[in-house]
Amino acid sequence: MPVDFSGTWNLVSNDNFEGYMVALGIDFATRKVAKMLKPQKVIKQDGDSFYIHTTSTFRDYLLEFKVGEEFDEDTKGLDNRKCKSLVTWENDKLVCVQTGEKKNRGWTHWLEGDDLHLELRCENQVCRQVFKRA
Ligand code: ECB
Repeated sequence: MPVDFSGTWNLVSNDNFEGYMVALGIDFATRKVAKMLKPQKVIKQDGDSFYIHTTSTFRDYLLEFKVGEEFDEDTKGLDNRKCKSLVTWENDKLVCVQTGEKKNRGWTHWLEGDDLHLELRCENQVCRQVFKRA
């Protein structure tokens, strides 16, 4: 059975989100609000087609992509940058490389037990998020 990330997921832990936001150049006031949030992710997966909607009381972010097809990403409402993004499978992990102004930018999703993990990378910072099914 191939891995299926579909579902509604609630954030339960968020390690070094501050460092990740600093690396992205997010201002102090926005960071103070953002780090209090408990975002929810709604993921719809149809084979290699993904819809990932991250929602919160402050900002929302929608990403739709097909694994293996590079796309233009505009991180509107986050750090408001444009990058070329490519998501690939590395075994059962979903790995995104976001090529643009920021070095070493990307993220990885995987399932571990009943949990959804997300590692967010930018420059020398790594944020680790864990989600549980709603
Ligand atoms: C959308 C909820 C978070 C809103 C935070 C608001 C301001 C902070 C600005 C920038 C911080 C950078 C990223 C926020 C962290 C998570 C949002 C989605 C990260 C992401 O790209 O997730 C991927 C993988 O699930 C799908 O887009």
